[in-house]
Amino acid sequence: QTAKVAANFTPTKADYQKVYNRIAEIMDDAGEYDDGSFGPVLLRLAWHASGTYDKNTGTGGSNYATMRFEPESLHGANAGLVVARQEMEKVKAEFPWISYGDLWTLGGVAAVQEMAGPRIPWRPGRIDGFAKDATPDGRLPDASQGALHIRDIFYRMGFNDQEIVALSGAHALGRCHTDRSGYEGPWTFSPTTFTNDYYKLLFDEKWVWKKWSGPKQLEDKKTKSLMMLPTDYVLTQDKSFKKFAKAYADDNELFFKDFSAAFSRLLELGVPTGQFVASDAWEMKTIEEQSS
Ligand code: CCH
Repeated sequence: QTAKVAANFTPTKADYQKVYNRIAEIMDDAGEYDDGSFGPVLLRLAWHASGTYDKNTGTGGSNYATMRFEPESLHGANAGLVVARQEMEKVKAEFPWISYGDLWTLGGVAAVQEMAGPRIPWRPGRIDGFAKDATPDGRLPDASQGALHIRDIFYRMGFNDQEIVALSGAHALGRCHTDRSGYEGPWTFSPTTFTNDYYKLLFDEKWVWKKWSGPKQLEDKKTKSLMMLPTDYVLTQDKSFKKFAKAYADDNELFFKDFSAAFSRLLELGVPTGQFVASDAWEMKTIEEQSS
């Protein structure tokens, strides 16, 4: 873990683009894993590394990448993220100069952009912290709860209702795993393509409680192949959340714009401004853009 980094090496934007490109490659090299991509789980790692932020104490967030340490790595909410952290170790071995916080958040950026989502402005500057910087359990949302809990958790990070709903649209991607969260199944029919389908499906499908021995979750009545968590369904039940969810269901461009802004901000939570290398966040290029 103690790779040697040349003391006089100052990485440029081009160096970070190389890291991005390598992440994009590894993401696709997933074989039979899930839907053939590590993208969704890398995105979840970036989110859980950042979403521990508490604006009142200034603790948590992406700065120190404390999920490397126990007990944070073992917190229930982080079950399964070891897969993502291991993939990222491959990148770290090739680019030992990057901090874990920068690496993991750049992973979230690459995941969204390579899965056809919006550009996510990003900049480096996070530093590796220590086990003592880790946050207590319970800072990430509990899927079995309601609107009050979601607001408690996201307001603590400094987000408002609109941003909560925009960020939740990430559930267009990936799936739940019984051996991780206990829940099962994907939210959309295209779990490796970033779309506003999550909102559309929330309103267009009839959602009923799944009859099974697992935790309370909803399934679409028609195909029984999709799922919603209680916290997802709340976005259609709470008046304020519903207004934004409806707007994103009707307008993909608006969703992309608002997701980009909120996610970019999420990835910077807990990082002192002075630590950032650039005053304005960068837009990293997609693989497709670089090949044309
Ligand atoms: Fe999430 N999420 N999330 N989520 N999440 C799960 C999976 C993903 C909640 C609960 C769960 C966000 C908000 C919330 C992703 C991104 C985001 C799972 C299944 C649960 C449970 C885990 C498993 O079993 O593997 C709750 C509750 C909230 C808010 O209230 C936000 C915000 C984001 C990102 C911006 C992604 C991506 C996944 C899929 C992971 C995978 O492995 O496929």
